[in-house]
Amino acid sequence: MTQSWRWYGPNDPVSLSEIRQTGATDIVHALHHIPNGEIWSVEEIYKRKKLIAKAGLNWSVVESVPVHEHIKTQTGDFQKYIDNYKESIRNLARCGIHCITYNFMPILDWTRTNLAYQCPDGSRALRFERAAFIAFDLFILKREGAEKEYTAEEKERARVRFGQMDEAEKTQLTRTIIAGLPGSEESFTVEQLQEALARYENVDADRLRANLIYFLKEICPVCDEVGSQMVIHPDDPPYSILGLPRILSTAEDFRKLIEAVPNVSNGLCLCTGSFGSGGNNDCPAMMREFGDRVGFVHLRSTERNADGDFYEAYHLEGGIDMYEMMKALLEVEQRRGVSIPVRPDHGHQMCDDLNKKTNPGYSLYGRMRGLAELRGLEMGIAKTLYKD
Ligand code: CS2
Ligand code: MN
Repeated sequence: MTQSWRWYGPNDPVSLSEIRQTGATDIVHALHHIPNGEIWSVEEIYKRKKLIAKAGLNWSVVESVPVHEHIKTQTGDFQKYIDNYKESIRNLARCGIHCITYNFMPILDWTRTNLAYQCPDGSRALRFERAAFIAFDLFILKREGAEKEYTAEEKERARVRFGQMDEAEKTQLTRTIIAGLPGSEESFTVEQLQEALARYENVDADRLRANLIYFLKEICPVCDEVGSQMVIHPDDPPYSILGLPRILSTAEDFRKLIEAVPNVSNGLCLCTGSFGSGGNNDCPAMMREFGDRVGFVHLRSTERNADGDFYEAYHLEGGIDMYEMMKALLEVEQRRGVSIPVRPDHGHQMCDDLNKKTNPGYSLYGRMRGLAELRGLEMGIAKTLYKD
């Protein structure tokens, strides 16, 4: 695997020189200062590329070039945004960057209810608690029709949970869900979220999938021409939330996508944390099935309970069989004769991270522990599998 690390730019509390000492060689990065929908110019890309190279690192993966909401709903200026997207792909290729991550989640990117869940060892992890999320939906957002989407038992649990919250906890929960986690392209107030949800009234899963296929049919030929690949990041968590359609939650979802758009550039960012948190995906099997199209991997594990709550576990713990996952990855790399960029996707806030302001999930020590464990696992498997 090519050991990579997500860096948010000059304002990231984790510096490039620290990243270099984690052992990562490659940087996963985006030009967050460019407004969603605008073209990434060669000048801007190149400036960043040079800054990263000066630290002895290589910017090889983009995460993400954001997909404008109008492209997802096919409204307004969506065609212009698609044309801009094509130009950004071309410009990135001109600067030697050929792997582009994106997601097609409506409105909200990844979603959690607690960013500082206390673990028994004193570290902190990100958590999704279903009862708290449903309480937000029913009693804070007060989304129309929401009560029809939950069972009586779930609603009762949410009611009790909401009753236990004081004002500070309600504000915190709201902020955690809608203020935008690192990498998210938008943030909202409750009113703005209500308006955004209204724009999806006529967009069901079939419509959203058709819009994604339209987008891919437009951009994949450009990628093929310049030797680039689009890798879609799965939905997190991998099911519909707030009544919004989500269409990249299972292996079957990705099969549908490659059937409709067979271009080699139509690729997958296999995020074991996102796929794994639904409890119904076999990530090593997905690695084996889609190996030819996996251009980027996020390794992370979640510990899930029967209620559907989960927290982000250490990389070698939780529900993902990381040994099997790594073995599948190495087999694919061996077969294809390539090294796939992999990043430790999130880590605990631990050790000195606890004394600092860190981007939730994107701590230094937590991710460094993750990367160190993963690289040890890789070496152990590689030396056993390929002794000569
Ligand atoms: C998240 C997202 O799970 C994750 O990797 O950190 O920010 C994710 O990177 C984006 O959804 C990808 O477009
Ligand atoms: Mn991920």
